[in-house]
Amino acid sequence: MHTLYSMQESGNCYKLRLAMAQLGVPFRIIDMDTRKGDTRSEEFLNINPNGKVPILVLEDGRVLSESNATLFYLAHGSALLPDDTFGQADALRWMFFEQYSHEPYIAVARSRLHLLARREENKDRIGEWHERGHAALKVMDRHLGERDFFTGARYSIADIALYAYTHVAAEGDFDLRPYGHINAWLARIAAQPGHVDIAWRP
Ligand SMILES: N[C@@H](CCC(=O)N[C@@H](CS)C(=O)NCC(=O)O)C(=O)O
Repeated sequence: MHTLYSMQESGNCYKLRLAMAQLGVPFRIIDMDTRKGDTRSEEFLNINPNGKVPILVLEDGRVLSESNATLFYLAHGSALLPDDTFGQADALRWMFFEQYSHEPYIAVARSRLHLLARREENKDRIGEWHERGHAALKVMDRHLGERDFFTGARYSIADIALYAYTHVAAEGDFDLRPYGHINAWLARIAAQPGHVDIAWRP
C-alpha cells in the first residue's frame, strides 16, 4: 500500500487524497504539521530534502514529491489523464499554471490569513496576493466559459490540481461571486463520482 505524508488542511495534499479516492487506490496517511516543524525534521528531510508535503512513498519504496507530478503518476492509464499526447500536455500546462500563477497567491493568502492567522504581519502583501490571484481566476473563468473542464469535455487531473485551492479561496478573502463559470465548474467537480471533500481521509 502507498503511504502519503500529508497535512489535512493542505490543498496540495488534498489533490492526492482526492485522486486516490476516485481511482480506488488504497493508501495510508502519516499526518504532518508544518506548523510544528514536522517537515524540517532530519527524518523527514531524508525522505524529501525540500522539506514539503505531500510525499507519496510507493509500495515498492520509491518516493514522489511535488503534488502535480504525483497526480500525473497516479493518473497514468486512467480516465483522469487524457489519452493522447496533446491532451496530456494540455493537462500539464494547466498544472504548471496552477503552480506558477495561482497557488503562490491563492493558497498563500489562505495559509497566512486563515490557517496561520497572521494578517497583521502580512498586511503589505495582501494586495499583491489578491491582484495576482484574481488575474489567475479571470484566466480560469474565461477558459471555462467555453468548456466544462480544463482539458475539454472530460474531468482530469488538471481540474483536481486547480480545484484544490480554488474551492477554498474564500478563506484567503477571495470573493468568487463574480466568476460564474468557475462556480459552475466547482459544482461539476463536487458532483464527480467518488468525490471526497478536503476533510476526508481513508
Ligand atoms: N510545489 C509543492 C508545494 C508543496 C508545499 O508548499 N507544501 C507545503 C504545505 S501545502 C509545505 O509542506 N510547507 C512546509 C514548509 O515549507 O516547511 C507541491 O505542489 O507539492
